[in-house]
Amino acid sequence: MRTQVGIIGAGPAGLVLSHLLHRQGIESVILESHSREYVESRIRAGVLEQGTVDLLAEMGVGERLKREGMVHHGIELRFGGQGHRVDLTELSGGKSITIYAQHEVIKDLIAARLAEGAQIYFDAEAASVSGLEDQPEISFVRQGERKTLSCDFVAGCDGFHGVSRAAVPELTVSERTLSFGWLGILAKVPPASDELIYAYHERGFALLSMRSPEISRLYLQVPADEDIANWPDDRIWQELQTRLSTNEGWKLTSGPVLQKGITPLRSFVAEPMQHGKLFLLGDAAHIVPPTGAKGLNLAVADVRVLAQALDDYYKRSSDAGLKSYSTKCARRVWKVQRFSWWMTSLLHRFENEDGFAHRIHLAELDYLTSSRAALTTLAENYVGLPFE
Ligand code: RFL
Ligand code: PHB
Repeated sequence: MRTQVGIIGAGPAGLVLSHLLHRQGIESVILESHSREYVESRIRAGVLEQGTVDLLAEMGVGERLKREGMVHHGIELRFGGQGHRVDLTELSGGKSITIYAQHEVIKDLIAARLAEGAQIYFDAEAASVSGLEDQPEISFVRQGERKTLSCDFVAGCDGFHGVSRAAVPELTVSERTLSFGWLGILAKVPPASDELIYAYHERGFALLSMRSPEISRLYLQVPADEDIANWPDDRIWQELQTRLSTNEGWKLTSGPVLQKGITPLRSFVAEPMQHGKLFLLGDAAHIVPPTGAKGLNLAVADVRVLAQALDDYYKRSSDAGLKSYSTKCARRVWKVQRFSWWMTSLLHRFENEDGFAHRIHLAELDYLTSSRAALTTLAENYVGLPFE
């Protein structure tokens, strides 16, 4: 097997890259370790930045997203028993976010690529990459058989637990592991608010989000090593109600829980994001805590940079873009790390925090919600920083 760009992983990064390359007349093959059904039903992100939505529409995969996605112009910050609306659109000069589940994006991308005759191999697990200085090869296993894909370049889009990052020698890892995680539920109940609510409470963070007018998505900060068995549905709803409550007696509507799980939170950056003819994209190179809703969007931002660099290489014989790939991506990666870290620190209770720390959280939120300058900073990051 041979192709121009061998892509490991059919997550948002791998699939968007394959689309952009196809539009540029560059051939690719995707190897994905899981089945199509699995990747199309894996519940993850829900918030798309304006720039991500625009790119998907430009690529011709925005039709269902336009129809079913929920465009939001604001979010609410809730603390001290009061809600404060942040008018994202007004503060960002007209931008918005769209709520559309990550697995729906994946379904749309896979359907569109297969309709164009793309080669996506599911149940094909990459075991290793080699020849990165000269003639790259990806060794993978499919239906019990070991095979090799030869390519000009390898795109490591295989997420945090993939194999490609290990192929970069002299990797510098910068990371923070957090002592808490998010307990997330998907519930069959109309969202109790039209917009997302990020709540800071003495007992910890809570988030009300949604997937559709009928399905709510809610999160609670819990200790990182928490056992989900300690959280029967009733306890989850009660805790959400407590953390989201207001002085006016706001009521959360509960309903059947369709799915629940605990995700650990971490901040992680591996650099350089390239070695020879291997490039790392998305979660393979970096993880942000989910408070800023940035993971998927940041993965797509890396893809833009690599697709442009590969276009310059094939059409204009220039490798300048490929050489500066990691440096170029790192600027946005670190700005987004900063924002995600700030949102996380602002809204969560950290270990050993005392009464002083609690008052600092409240004062920072009070300052933020009463300063147009501070709110503008939040809004421009939340809707997505501009591209160079
Ligand atoms: P992905 O989505 O992890 O895709 C990687 C793909 O590679 C496959 N793979 C392999 N394939 C072949 N051979 C191997 N050896 C392989 N090893 C792995 C995997 O099966 C998979 O299909 O990475 P990508 O494309 O970089 O995309 C990143 C995003 O998925 C991720 O940043 C977000 O989902 C993060 N995230 C969120 N981001 C947001 O923007 N907003 C959110 O609200 C949000 N919520 C979340 C999240 C991530 C979560 N988890 C569990 C990681 C909620 C959760 C629970
Ligand atoms: C989600 O809907 O899953 C979601 C929304 C906002 C976040 C994180 C996750 O910050």
